[in-house]
Amino acid sequence: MSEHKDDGRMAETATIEPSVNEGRRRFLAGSAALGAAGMAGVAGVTGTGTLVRSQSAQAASESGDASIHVAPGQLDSYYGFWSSGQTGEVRVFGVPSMRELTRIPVFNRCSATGWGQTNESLAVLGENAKWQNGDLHHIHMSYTDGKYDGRYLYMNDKANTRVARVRLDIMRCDKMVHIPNAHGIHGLRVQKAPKTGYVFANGEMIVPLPNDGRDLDDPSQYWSVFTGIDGESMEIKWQVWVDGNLDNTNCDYSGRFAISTCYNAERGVVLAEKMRLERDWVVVFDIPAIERAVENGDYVTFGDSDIPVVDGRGEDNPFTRYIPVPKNPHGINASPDGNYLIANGKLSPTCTVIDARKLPDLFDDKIELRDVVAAEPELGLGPLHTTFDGRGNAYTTLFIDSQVVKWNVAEAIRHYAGDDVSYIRQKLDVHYQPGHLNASLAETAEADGRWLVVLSKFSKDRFLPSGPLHPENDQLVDISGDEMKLVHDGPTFAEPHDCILCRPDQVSPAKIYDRDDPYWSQARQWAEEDDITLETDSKVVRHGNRVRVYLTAVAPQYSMSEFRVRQGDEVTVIVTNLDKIEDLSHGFSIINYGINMEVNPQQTSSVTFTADRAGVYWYYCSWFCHALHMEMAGRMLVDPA
Ligand code: RUQ
Ligand code: CUA
Ligand code: CA
Repeated sequence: MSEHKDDGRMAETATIEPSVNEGRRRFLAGSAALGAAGMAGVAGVTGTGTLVRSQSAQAASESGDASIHVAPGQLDSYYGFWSSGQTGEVRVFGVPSMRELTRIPVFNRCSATGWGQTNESLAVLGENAKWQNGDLHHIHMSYTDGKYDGRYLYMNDKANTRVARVRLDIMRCDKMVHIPNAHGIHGLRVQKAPKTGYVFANGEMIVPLPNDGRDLDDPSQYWSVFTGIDGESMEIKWQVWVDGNLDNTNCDYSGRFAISTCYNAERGVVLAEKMRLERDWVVVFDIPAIERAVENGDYVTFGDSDIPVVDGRGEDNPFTRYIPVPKNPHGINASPDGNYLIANGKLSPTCTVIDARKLPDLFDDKIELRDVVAAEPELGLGPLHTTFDGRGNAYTTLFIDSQVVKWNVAEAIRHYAGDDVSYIRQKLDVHYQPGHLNASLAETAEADGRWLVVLSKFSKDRFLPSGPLHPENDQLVDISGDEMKLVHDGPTFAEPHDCILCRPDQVSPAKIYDRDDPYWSQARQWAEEDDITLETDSKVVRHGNRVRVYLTAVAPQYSMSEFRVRQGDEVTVIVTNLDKIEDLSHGFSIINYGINMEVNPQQTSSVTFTADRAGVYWYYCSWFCHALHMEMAGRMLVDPA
């Protein structure tokens, strides 16, 4: 039996004939029958591994599906914005080709662009520059009326408790805030309507408030907070002090409510404690009630922080309602029709469907907590996240089963009400252990049910071996028809956690920089002080032992082929790229000084360092710009002190 033939057969079994509840078993049976590949049974939550190499794009196109093949020179029909977990950056993909288009450094330090080293990035980072790592889990776009408006992306850092914003015109981070009182920001969502006002951020871990050394050994005094940030100014507006902890968050389409899952109602500090109770909860926040309290001065502050914190603990407050759900829920997703908020069970094989339209009555105490539950469909093992196709179907990842289950929301509700209907449509094997999944535009009122991206945490044997650290596997599924079809495997480096997909017409990236861009306002100010025009002047300006070096770049030359400073000077090099041609980026790197930055068309970039060693140091252009790119260099001459 040729391996090639086997592959085709496996792909067919996995993707073309997945049957309800049986998809995986057939997959395993096929694998066992083939013998050669064998099976790797892995105990515990990593589930069962099968040694099957399946490249199913071919199978899909043979079956006549819409092609995922985007020919050379052709453009993709969707943008994908990917998080990257512990890498700390944003990645931009084209879908359906799954080609990586670019990366946007945010919480990481970037060698290519100089992010974390240039003065412009340091101005954005501020105090945050002291951290070189980040853990970017969740990424969401700004909205107007429940639809993506292409202005900004917002994202969280679990590792150092931050929230950042990326400008989508230049695809660079322009704001970053560290969140006081919280300890690790996990869930993050953006207010959907009427227009992005708040960015909501969950504090995940529980700590003493303030966390200044008090109550170290008294976990009964550990807490977490929910934070509202103004998406325009990126100012932290308020926080809500909550019971339990906060995992993922979301908000409704009316703009009034936000909602978070809590897996640690126990407020335990070790694993066994966090799983003790049969039920945890989702906590709903009434945003206008919180705003009123802040306005009326009905809040506390902690430690050095002056952020108003309203007390949303307990059952008797106007700000929160704690709805009991099966233990340790995880993702929380809003259906594109605006009607439902779905909490994913994780340790329970169910999802809890909450009717968002009943939340006003809940806050008016007209109904009981569990009265807002519209359904609790049983889906499979380890439900983590859910997405939607805009046709009434939901798609949930089953981490332990390594499957995506497609189910019908209306029928799950009828079933919960007692009707004998089956709401499960299909179970599709994915490879392996999926976390987030996202369908095209599914986080908006325009969900179009075209593509589904499944971010699988394990790839096992699906790619050539890459050492003990395997790639993850971002899989693409065609959901345009009645059946889900797996059409692409995409290996990725650590660790795409979440993604969103939007249409290209929803984003308008700049082709070159605008000379008026506020990004280099600091350099503009220096130029003003020094009576320099950035676009025309090249000069070394000395202020005592501080030296500013103004350079321009036009391929393949810098305006000065040398500049001279003294050992011990603090040197700032300011480079303006005068090329107006799209795609003509330069760089500026100084050998043995650890310096490199991007200077894109019409951009000004600057970097400051101490010339601590005398000698000749070549600077050169690090982005290939011209046939004479290698020659685009000059000398920094450092006179001995
Ligand atoms: S979480 S794999 Cu950090 Cu979004 Cu669920
Ligand atoms: Cu300029 Cu290479
Ligand atoms: Ca729990």
